[in-house]
This record gives sequence, C-alpha cells and structure tokens, in this order.
Amino acid sequence: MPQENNKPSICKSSLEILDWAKKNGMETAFDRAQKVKPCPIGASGSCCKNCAMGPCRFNPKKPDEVKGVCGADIHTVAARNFARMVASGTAAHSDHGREVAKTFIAAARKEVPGYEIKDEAKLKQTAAFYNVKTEGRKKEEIAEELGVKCLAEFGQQDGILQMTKRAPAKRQELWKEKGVTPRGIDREVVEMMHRTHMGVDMDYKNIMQQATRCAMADGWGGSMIATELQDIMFGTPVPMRAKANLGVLKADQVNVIIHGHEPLLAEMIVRASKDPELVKLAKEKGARGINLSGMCCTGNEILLRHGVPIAGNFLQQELAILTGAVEAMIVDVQCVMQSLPSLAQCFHTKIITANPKAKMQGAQHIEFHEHDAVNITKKMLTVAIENYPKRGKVRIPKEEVDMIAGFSHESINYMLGGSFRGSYRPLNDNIINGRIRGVVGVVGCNNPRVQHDSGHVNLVKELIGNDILVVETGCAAIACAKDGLLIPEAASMAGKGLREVCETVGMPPVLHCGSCVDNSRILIACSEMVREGGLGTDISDLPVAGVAPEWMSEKAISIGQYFVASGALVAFGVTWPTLGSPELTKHLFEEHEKLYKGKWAFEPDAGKMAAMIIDHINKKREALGISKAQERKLFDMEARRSLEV
Ligand code: SF4
Ligand code: MSK
Repeated sequence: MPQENNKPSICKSSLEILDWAKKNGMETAFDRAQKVKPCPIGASGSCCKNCAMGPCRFNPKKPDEVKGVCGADIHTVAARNFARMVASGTAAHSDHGREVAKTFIAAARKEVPGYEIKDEAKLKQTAAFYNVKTEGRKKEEIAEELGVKCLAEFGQQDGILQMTKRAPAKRQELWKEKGVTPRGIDREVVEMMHRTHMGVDMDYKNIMQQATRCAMADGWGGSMIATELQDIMFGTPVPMRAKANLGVLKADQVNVIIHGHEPLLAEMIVRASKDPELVKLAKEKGARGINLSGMCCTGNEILLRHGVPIAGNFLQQELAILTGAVEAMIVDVQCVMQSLPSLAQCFHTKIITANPKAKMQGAQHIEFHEHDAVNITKKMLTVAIENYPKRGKVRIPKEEVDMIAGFSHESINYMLGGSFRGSYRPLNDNIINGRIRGVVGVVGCNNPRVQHDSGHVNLVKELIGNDILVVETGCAAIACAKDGLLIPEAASMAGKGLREVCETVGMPPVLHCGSCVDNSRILIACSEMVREGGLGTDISDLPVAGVAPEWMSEKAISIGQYFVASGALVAFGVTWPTLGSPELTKHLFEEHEKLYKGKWAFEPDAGKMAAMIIDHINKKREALGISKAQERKLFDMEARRSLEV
C-alpha cells in the first residue's frame, strides 16, 4: 500500500509538533531513529551475548557458515533470543497482574482506602472459575479467597492455571497433548530464562515449546488475572464517549498526563483530580481547573472506565511535553521513554516517577503505595498545580477527535444481545450469513521505523472495507481513534454487510477493547464465539486473526505467541526477529500450524498484510461451509441444538 507521503506520521497534531521541534532544535524518537540504524545482525536474531566467550555474531546471509564459540548454531541462538523476548513480555504483563492481585486482596480486607470491590456480577463469575463458593457470602469474603487463589498462581509449581479452562475443550486438550499448558506464571518465566542460559536447551524446537508455555502464562494467566481483577475492582468497561489526540490538553487548565500501564495509580489520580480542595488550589493558581488525560495503556485503562481523554499513543509522549502545556507527566511502568526528563528540562514540565521498579534520573520520584493512595496522589497533583504559574508559551494542536471506547467482552455481549439475552449469537449469525466476513484483532505499539499510525489506520480501513469487524487494544486503538474510526459514523467506510450490522446496533466498525493486558478479553471473546456454536469447535476454526503492524515491544512478541498457541494467524509488520535462522522462521511460520493450528506471518506492507488476512479468513469460512453469503436464518430449537458443540 503506498504511503500517503514521506512524512514521519499521518497524525496532523504530531506533524505540527514535530515541525516546531525541528525548528527549535528539539530531538525526539523520530530523529533518533534516523541517527541510530538498526544493527542487521541483531535485527535478525543472529547475535548471542549469553556468555563472556562471545558476543558471537552470525551471518544471517550464510546462516550455517559460523558457529558460536560454544558450538551453538544460529537456529539455537535465534530461538533463545526470541524466547527471551517472550519471557520479558510475560514478566511485564504478569508483574502487573501480581500487583493487581495483591491490591485486590488488600481491597477485600479493606486495608487500602479508595479501592473497593465494585463489580459483584463479575466477581461471582470469576470466582466460579476458581471454584470459590459465592452463595451466602459477603462480596469481600469471596474477593479475598479469589484474590488469594489468583496470587497463588504466580508461585504455583505444578498443576494448571485456572483461566486456561475458559478455552474451548478441544483447545485445552491440544495444549495438554503438546505440553504447553502453563503450570505457574513465575515458574514459566524462570524456566525460560534457565533454558536459554549458556549450555542448557540447545534444540530450537524444544526452546520454542517452553516459549509457548511461557507466553500462555501471560495471555491465559498474568494478563487475564490483571484484566479480570481490575474490572471487579474498578468496574467492567461499558461503551462511552471520549476524546483523543493532543487537542485534549487545555490552555487554561493544569494539564496532568498519566502514562504507563498499571491502573492502580491512575484510578486514584482520577479520584484525586476531582478533589474540591485541589480544584480550588488550581483556581488560586490562575487555572480553570485540573485537566487529566492519559497516554499509552494506563491512559487506555482510565479511558475505558471513566472516559478520561487520551492525549496520544507511544510516539506522542515526547510530543505532549513539546506542547509546553503539560504541568506534570506521571509515569508508572512500561513504554516510558528515558528522554522525557531531559526534554522536560526545556519546559516547566515535571516528570514524576511513581513505581519503585521504574525510576529515571532527572525525574522527581514520589513513590506510590496503595495503602496511602489518596494522600500520595494528592501530593502528585499538588506538584503539578504549583507548577502551573511557571508555564511559558504553549502550542496545543487543535485535533481532539470523538471516539467511543469500552468494549469489554461483557459489553459486546450486552450490546449485541441485550441485557436479558446477552450473547454472541447475533455476532455468530452475522458471520455465518456473511454480513461480517470475520473478526481481526489489531493491536500493539508505534515504531518510528515506520510512518507513525499509518500501519494501523491503513490496515484497519482495508479490513473494515472488506466487512471485517476490528477489535483493538493498546496504541493501535489510539491511532484509529485519532483517525475517527472509533465512532458509529465510521461505518460509512465499512463494506455493505458490516455497515448494516453497525448501523443496526449503533456501534463503530472498530471496537476499542482496552490496554495491552486486555488482549485477554479477545481470547475470551473468541472462546465465547466457539461456545455459542455454528463456527466450529475450536478457536482455530474461527474466521479470525491477530495483527500488530507497528510493534516494538517484547510484550507484543509474547502476545503474538499466545494467540498463535490459541489457534490464530498472527501477522506482524515492521521487522521480524528470527530471519537470521531459516529453520526457526519456518518453524514459526509453517510448522506451528501443524502443532497449534495457528501460525506467525511477517508482512511490513499494510495492503499486502490486509490481502493475506482476508485470504486467511476466506479459507476459514470455506472450511466452515459458510463461504457463500446466506440470508439470516431464524433458528428453531432443533436447528440450534445441531449447532451446539
Ligand atoms: Fe557465543 Fe555460545 Fe556464549 Fe552465545 S553462549 S555468546 S554463542 S559462546
Ligand atoms: S502501550 S506495549 S507501546 S501498545 Fe501498551 Fe503501546 Fe505497545 Fe506500550
């Protein structure tokens, strides 16, 4: 697909700020990406630095020519590098899940003022998966037992993670047969690191088997625990209107951006931003009020639950500071650029780190503890308010785009089926009758190696134009929100069938499902589609796929691996980290299909990627016998029973 131009972004606000930065000699990730060229050996997974006999560099053009000092071949090295990306991604998501579980238990015990057990219906539903009795018990009792059981899964040594039982029975059997059902979350990460140490696991296929089990501990473990317990504590998202892009910053208010991933802090900042005393203080300092907005996934968390506007995605964190209008950027963990404090020095902006695991030189550290959340978040906002009078000239782009976010698995269920008969039946029926060709998850980051946002937006337009319903998380969702694709009116860009469905239900053709850990919602939605009947007996039968056109994070590799292991085709853009080893690449791109009925693909061109996905979905439809458009059939009980799995 031709790029619109050779500009670094398709986002108008970003271009405006980048232009100002260039004229004023300010450096951003876009500039550094030009200066620092990717090392071709490292990019293809062909460099090993796992011991001091190396680092050993292999020749990706002649893969079998060189061996490492220890005798390792390029296939082992590439697999070890890939597996360590999976381990790091799993660790990041799961450590997030662990913190949530700990706070959840404390909330149930009423030890953390400000946190509560909000969604009782979801509490009971999740409790059932963990065999926690609910009848006749107080919600706090149920929550405490559930939290303790979830937390125990991090240190569990044997057995299986309970959430894996939410997958279709056939999938669970396959995982068992292939030996990839995760036993304990931390155990899988530790074993992965052990097996990739010098001189341990040297069979690339065996390394990949553990990488798969490790990724499973992310998607069906740490991430899913994070999402479910967060929903119970903070409320399960429902669709709500909000705004996106740098235009959400306000010239006459104290602008505070919260950036990172964990909502434990962000939720309390939302509360504190409404504190009458702090609002009064902001007014005393000459501002009209406190304007909170989000960035990246922590932004997505409070966007989905409170409609807090989102200032931008990954590559806009520096651009927000360059507006000169941000009094404080509060960061927790993951996807935060180390350039923020030095950039902020050119303005009045304070960078506040909050997590003891993630400090930065040049930032102000105000350590966050859930037990004293109310006071600490007030202190953080006070720093921002006191900073307002120091603000200089601002340049806030005007783009502030309408969007709808909040499509949890429960709200999709409700939206399609109504409160009394909430179900995936209407979605399945519309897939069967051909109005909706299939469903694709478009997820992941931005990467300055490709034109900012264009990978997401171009691909998504192509997919919806071909009647494919798109579900999104992370920075992909923010990219499409900024382009106006997350409103019901965007259905005018969809194919005839999808447009009809969107217009009937009043939904956008692109559904924002949340943050990176919320990819677990997509796993559950796929499992529910199978359970609903009529689309096969396993996730691998569904006309679905997953895509990350602008990925950069190790977490994306872990997410991709657990979707492949769950039976999906997963396509990545930008670059592919195993190309130095043709054997490992073949294993991931072809042999994984035999193992897991899902596979990886790499395609940097959005148009070609769309064509590949559409072809894959068409083949799945053919295999299901639904490739010819059918009119909607009203099912009687007999017909319905024949669809049961
Ligand atoms: Fe080289 Fe082997 Fe050491 Fe890796 S583990 S750096 S390939 S000697
Ligand atoms: S924030 S992991 S840049 S999606 Fe989840 Fe965005 Fe990727 Fe971070």
